[in-house]
Amino acid sequence: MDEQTLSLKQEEKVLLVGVYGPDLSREEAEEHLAELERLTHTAGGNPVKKILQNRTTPDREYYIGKGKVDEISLMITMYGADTLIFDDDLSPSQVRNIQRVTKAKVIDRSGLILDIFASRAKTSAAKTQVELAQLNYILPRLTRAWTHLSRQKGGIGTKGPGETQIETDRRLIGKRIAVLKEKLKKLDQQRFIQRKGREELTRVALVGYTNAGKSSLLNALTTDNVFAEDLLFATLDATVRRHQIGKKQILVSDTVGFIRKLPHSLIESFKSTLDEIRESDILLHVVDISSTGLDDYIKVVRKTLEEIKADDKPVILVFNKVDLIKDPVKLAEIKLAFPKAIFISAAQQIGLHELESEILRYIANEYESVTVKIPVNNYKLVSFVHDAGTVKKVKYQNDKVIMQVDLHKNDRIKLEKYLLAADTETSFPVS
Ligand SMILES: Nc1nc2c(ncn2[C@@H]2O[C@H](COP(=O)(O)OP(=O)(O)OP(=O)(O)O)[C@@H](O)[C@H]2O)c(=O)[nH]1
Ligand SMILES: [Mg+2]
Repeated sequence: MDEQTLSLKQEEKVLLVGVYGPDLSREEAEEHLAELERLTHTAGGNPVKKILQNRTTPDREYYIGKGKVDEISLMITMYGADTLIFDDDLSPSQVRNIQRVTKAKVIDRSGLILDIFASRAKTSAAKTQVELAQLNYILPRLTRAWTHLSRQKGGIGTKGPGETQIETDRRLIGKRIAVLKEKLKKLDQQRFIQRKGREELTRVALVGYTNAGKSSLLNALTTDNVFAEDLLFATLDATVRRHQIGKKQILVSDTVGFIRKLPHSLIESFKSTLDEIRESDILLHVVDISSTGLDDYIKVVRKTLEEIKADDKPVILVFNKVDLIKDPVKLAEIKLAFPKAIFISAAQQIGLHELESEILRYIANEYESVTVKIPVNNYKLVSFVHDAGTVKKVKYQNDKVIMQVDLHKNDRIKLEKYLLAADTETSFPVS
């Protein structure tokens, strides 16, 4: 690399690398790389080239094949790039091997997301949680090669503790982790005291993929001014606002968005922020209706809710940004596929009253989260459940389908009758 390339500090030139294969189609991998591109921009990098490789299984030493690594080395020179970002997580030794051959800085998906979190964290709670996640991520990767490269180059992947802690050894990092955990414990206690004052109000939490419009919805509902931006991970803290619907006062909370392959160290250290979701009574799952591959986005959020143990809450599915859907047929198709969802535009203030009425119906306990077990071949019943309720989880067991679903109590009574008439083997609810 020449002098000129090295001086490009702000807009670090980056090559993005992804893999497709038996579990991921090329189109899906392309979409994932497009997301990685946005993440890289968010982190301040300048993605100059996307590289995809078809592989059945990842290479143990290099993740991608050695031949591909050599090819990438040439591209690095060609594009004057100094960084490689992978769409997956790499083992510490894979990072070392690729770095040795390419002489470039190598960042994996978790490293990139952690870096963005580090630059977004503003409050003491968010900063502490991100630092803890970063240290847990760095610890197994702390080798001479890694510290040497990071110290020399700076830029993406080296923010936060990367700069201050990199010279310290594992033992010091261990100590710092203990200090951060203690700090979080204290913050948790403060939160507990704050919460006591608002215990009797119903708590509604906004959840969803990053950039779906959660903060915009909070602003639209409460005429508030929470930071909403066309950025990934614009929000990292939990914001709680009172909101009046008719005579009913509720609390609405907005918090960190989800993303596919959210680093586990982040989920663990963001416990206090995610508690806001776990302790709420109702979830509004906000989905950006204009995104391609809606089902995938919905699945990622449901899986993350499962992971943080918040999947037992009643969920109102809210499709946001309807103003962006110009084709009425497409909108009708989505409405048909999600008959219980609410369609809104936070930006244009469309559908907000309907959403509020639905929230009131949930508060009045008109909906219950139940699990039903139905023979797969009883199409009529299966489609009744899909039409009447919001199905949150589907599992197959022999010739039965087990569905976790939010049902209106009238529909629950109906279903109970149908089930009794249909099949003695059918159980409802399933214990
Ligand atoms: N066209 C349109 N854009 C919207 C709408 N709602 C939100 N947006 C835009 O979508 C982007 C993301 O909105 P946010 O409210 O920041 O999204 P978020 O879910 O809070 O995102 P994170 O905090 O990053 O997880 C912003 O640029 C908003 O202006 C809408 O109804 N229509
Ligand atoms: Mg937000």
